[in-house]
Amino acid sequence: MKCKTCGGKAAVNLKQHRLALCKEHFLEWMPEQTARFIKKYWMFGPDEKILVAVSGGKDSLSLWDILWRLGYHVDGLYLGLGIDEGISYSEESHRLTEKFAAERGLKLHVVDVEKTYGHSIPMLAQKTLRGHGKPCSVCGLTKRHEMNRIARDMGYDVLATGHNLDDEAAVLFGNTLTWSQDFLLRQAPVLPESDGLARKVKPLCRFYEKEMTAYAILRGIEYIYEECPFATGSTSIYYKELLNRLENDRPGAKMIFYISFLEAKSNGLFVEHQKVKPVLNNCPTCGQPTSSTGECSFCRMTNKVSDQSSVISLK
Ligand code: Q46
Ligand code: ZN
Ligand code: ZN
Repeated sequence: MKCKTCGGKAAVNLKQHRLALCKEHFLEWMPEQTARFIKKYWMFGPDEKILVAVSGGKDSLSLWDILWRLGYHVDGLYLGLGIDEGISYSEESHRLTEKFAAERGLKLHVVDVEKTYGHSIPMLAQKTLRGHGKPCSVCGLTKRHEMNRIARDMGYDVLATGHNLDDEAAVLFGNTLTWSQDFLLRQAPVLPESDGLARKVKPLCRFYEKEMTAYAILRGIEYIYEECPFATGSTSIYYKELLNRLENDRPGAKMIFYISFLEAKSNGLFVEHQKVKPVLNNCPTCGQPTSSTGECSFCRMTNKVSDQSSVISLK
């Protein structure tokens, strides 16, 4: 198979685009396409300050690499979750992220959840969920809170995450199964800035996971191969497997599912619903927006945990 651009030996065959490219032209094509999506969805302009949330995985590191190559002012944020069950997941992902930033001379902010709040994610989950269920809800809440806090406090214009098409299609599939209007409404390549919430963008939302893997490998990015140990058996992985089966039988199905949703939304789907905006208040403790009239859910969680820690067990 030959590269469509130069006729040389193809390294990647992008079936859904009917496009084969050599290594050099694939590594050019990915940033070009990213730049196209940034423009198409009005994600950010050339002078804006971007904070990219990096986990040490292929998607977020590749996103950082691409935005840097496109000439944006882009710094990284790594959240140390303290997930070191069985494998040293957090330790290794932190090491690879630091290495990536040092090799390119990029600025990386590191927030260690345990050092900042006294408890790692597994510990917070243990105390709040009391052994019921995975720590993912606690983890998601903490990540959203911390990403917004750093973006806001450090004066970034926009927060970028490395969600790819497979991630977005799986979320869309889950929300469609239950017709969760609020979630469907909020699923978009760009969430505009609002009352204390940073603008959030997903520049990789139209790239298949396979394309992201190919980019990271061909670009020589060293990333963590292991998934978080708590991801095993998750609903999102199950949805991804179902969608992969569909994609196998009907190449391009995942892309059509996601793009048609975005088009339907921009053509007015949920338009009545959009008129009703939730009322947000400021959390009296951290100042971040919350739909509650008191503290936000993150502060309620950390308070609950520190209250428990100050109680002496008499067992
Ligand atoms: S939420 Fe759950 Fe992930 Fe947090 S605990 Fe691991 S799997 S890292 S995207
Ligand atoms: Zn070529
Ligand atoms: Zn708060």
